[in-house]
Amino acid sequence: MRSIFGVGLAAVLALTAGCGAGGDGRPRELAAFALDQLDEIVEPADETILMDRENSADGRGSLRVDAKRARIVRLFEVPLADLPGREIVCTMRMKSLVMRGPAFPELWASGGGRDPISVRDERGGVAHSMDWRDVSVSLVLEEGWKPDRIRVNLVMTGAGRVWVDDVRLTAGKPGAGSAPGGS
Ligand SMILES: [Ca+2]
Repeated sequence: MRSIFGVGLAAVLALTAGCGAGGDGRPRELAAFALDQLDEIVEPADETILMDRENSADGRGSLRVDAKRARIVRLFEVPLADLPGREIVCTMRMKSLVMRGPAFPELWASGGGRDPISVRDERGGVAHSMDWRDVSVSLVLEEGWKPDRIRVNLVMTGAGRVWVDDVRLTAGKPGAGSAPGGS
């Protein structure tokens, strides 16, 4: 049971330890969000965006979002530097209640002198009423491009309720094993 501070410290230590590896392409964790506090997310909280202490994947609370219609919620923005590879993978735990249409994460990479790009996996999220499940989406950067930040959004394509917990961002070589199903 690590606190968010423990996770952050572990990420920093892993980053420091990885400096001598010289870009061997092994996936490296860029950020981890336990979603035990609302101030972890970018979007301002209101009556539709709140902490749910009764429903979570990690037992310490999760983010609950209610939608009356399709909406996009800004979750995280993470600065990028010295990536070990061109593939960025976002994993999270998601749960849904009477979602009319799927809900899924969306990644945006931006900066570095090029137009931003985004990726989403519309069939990889949750829909209707689903219990906690692992969800992931990955983005492969063009050769030579060094975007300076990555954003994670939650896309809800209709009315319903979604919970999000335990979000992680990793970077590595494409197909190096950072993405589920990669070989
Ligand atoms: Ca949590």
